[in-house]
Amino acid sequence: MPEKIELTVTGMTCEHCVRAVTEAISGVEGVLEAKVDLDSQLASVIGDGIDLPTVVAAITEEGYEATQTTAS
Ligand SMILES: [Cu+2]
Repeated sequence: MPEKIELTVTGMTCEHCVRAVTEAISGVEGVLEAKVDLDSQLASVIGDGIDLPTVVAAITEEGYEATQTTAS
């Protein structure tokens, strides 16, 4: 069953940041879809067996802060 994780990502200022974060999340194993919204600073991640700390680390490596807001 695919699961959905939502994260708050802070530090993004433009579409370039959004793309960097989206690509970072997309590169994590198990991620099927990543949607990042600049205005709300929310990242929605859909995937199978996603390791949350790996997602957070991928975002942090790009220079942004990520915290989980919801999980299902
Ligand atoms: Cu930017």
